[in-house]
Order: sequence, then structure tokens, then C-alpha cells
Amino acid sequence: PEWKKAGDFEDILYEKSEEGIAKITINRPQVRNAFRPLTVREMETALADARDDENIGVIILTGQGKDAFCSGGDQKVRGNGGYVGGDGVPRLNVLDFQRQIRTCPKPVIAMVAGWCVGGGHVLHMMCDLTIAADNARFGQTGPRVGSFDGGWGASYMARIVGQKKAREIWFLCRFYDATEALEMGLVNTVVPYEELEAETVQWCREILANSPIAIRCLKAALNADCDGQAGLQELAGNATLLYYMTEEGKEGKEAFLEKRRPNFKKFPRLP
Ligand code: 1HA
Repeated sequence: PEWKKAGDFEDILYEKSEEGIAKITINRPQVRNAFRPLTVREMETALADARDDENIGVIILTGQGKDAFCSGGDQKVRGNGGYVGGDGVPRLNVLDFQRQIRTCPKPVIAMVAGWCVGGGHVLHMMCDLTIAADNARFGQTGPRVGSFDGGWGASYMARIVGQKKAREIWFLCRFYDATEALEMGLVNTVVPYEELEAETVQWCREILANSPIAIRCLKAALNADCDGQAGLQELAGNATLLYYMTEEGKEGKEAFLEKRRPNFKKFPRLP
């Protein structure tokens, strides 16, 4: 597709296509696309924009270049208690971004070439789908560099690959190639690097052809199975959205505004 720049950022590229795809690219190839607090804040801004934009139906998250999707937190700016940005405050703000991907009602697709490790590996797991290039390498490094992600990074990983495999990935900190990742169910498909974007865009187009409300309800439903009360909030939010679209829902609001009693009698009590 023809990508049009959709904002000015320092650490990321943000683009959109006419047909309804937004693309967020971590643009720090010199550090294998490691993120610092600014990178995360910019990804949050871009994803919030993509969510709000009615023309956008699916979002691609990727890394600049062939060598890396993302290598996790930038260890050069890791201080006491988190990763330190221009304001001198240590943060683990990627956790907020994880939740933002999770609760975005539009599908987010990780497009992965090269290294996808540490906090970068958790980001691809948070995405709804992962399209991998044949040169992609996956793994967690936390226990080797003095970190761990015990949130979705642990429990959702176990839902994806199973308990034994999740413990292996975290305890041994090995790297896995694209074929192994496919066998584990960590990624949806593997293609030659040259075809990575074309394949990802093809998946986006197939999603865009389908019902957006069906897709957002399914995402919320699949999340709810793992996410407790936060997951139920998301799923129920969609029920409220749909209820607001009904005559029955509107009758309540209209009666209030017209200072009369609501008449819910006319609506069916279906079995
Ligand atoms: O666990 C969490 C969190 C948990 C809870 C809440 C929040 C969290 C937030 C973040 C994280 C984490 O991400 S912890 C895990 C952090 N990441 C890593 O441990 C990966 C470190 N990198 C590597 O193991 C390797 O660099 C690599 C396997 C990705 C690539 O190896 P390769 O191809 O041999 O390249 P390499 O020479 O190592 O790297 C190229 C350049 O990129 C190097 O810089 P240079 O020597 O040229 O100056 C290297 O230092 C830099 N680089 C790579 N990864 C990072 C990095 N610099 C800073 N941070 C990195 N993560």
C-alpha cells in the first residue's frame, strides 16, 4: 500500500494507508529497536490516534529494518526502578502500552523480522496476531539481565505455549527461530523476509473485509477468558455500546431528557 506519514515523532514512524491500516514502527535500529520511555510514550500516542480514527480498522506494530522487531527495554537508560527518560524519572511505562494493545478494540498485528526478545517479545505476544519473517528470533532474556515480566508476559505466554514451554522460555532464556515459534503457536505464519509486509497487509485486508463489531466483540471475548474483571469490563463495554444503539436503550435516555416516565413495555422480553 501507499503509506502516508501520520505524525512527527523522534523514536517511531507512524503511517496510515488509504484502505484503513495504521503502521507503528519502532525506529531505533542502532539498538535493535530497544525502547526507552519516549519510544513507549510515542507508541501510546500513535496507537491512541489509530484507535480514534474511524478510517482505521487494523494496526501493524513493527520495527525498522531487517535485524530487529524490538529488543526490549533500553538497558543503557535503565536506572533504579525503571527506564529513565528526559525528565529523570524511572518508568516501566511499557506495561501501560501492553494494556493499551490488549484493550484496543481494533486488531493489532505484530510484523516481526529479526530479534524479538525481552520486553519486545512480550509486545509481540500482546498483539492479536504475529506474522514472522524467516529470520525472526524469539525469546525472553530477563533472568539473564536482571529483569522479568510476571504479568501477561508470564501468564498469557503460558496460555499460548503451555506451562512447560513457558517455564522453559523464561528459566533458560534460550532463543527460538521462526519455525520453532510457529510450532509453539507463538506466531501465526512464517514467510520469507522479502514477503513480510505484503503478507501482513494481506492478512490486514482479510480482516478489514469482515464485520468490525464482530471482530471487536471476539477480541474482547478472547481477552475476557484470561483477564478477570478487566476483561469483563471490556467485553461488557461492547454490550453497552450495542445497547446504546437499540431503541430500548434510547427510550431511557429520551424519557429522561423529556422529563417523562420511560415506556419499556413496548420492547420484547425474548426467551
Ligand atoms: O523485562 C522488562 C520489563 C519487565 C517488567 C516491566 C517492564 C519491563 C520493561 C522491559 C523489560 C526488558 O526488556 S528486560 C530485557 C532487555 N533486553 C535484553 O536483554 C536484550 C539485550 N540484547 C541482546 O540480547 C542482543 O543485543 C540481541 C540478541 C537483541 C541482538 O544481538 P546482536 O545481533 O548480536 O547485536 P548486538 O551487538 O548485541 O546489539 C547491537 C547494538 O544494539 C549494541 O550496541 P553497540 O554495542 O553497537 O553500541 C547493543 O548494545 C545494542 N542493544 C541491543 N539490545 C539492546 C541494546 N542496547 C540497549 N538495550 C537493549 N535492549
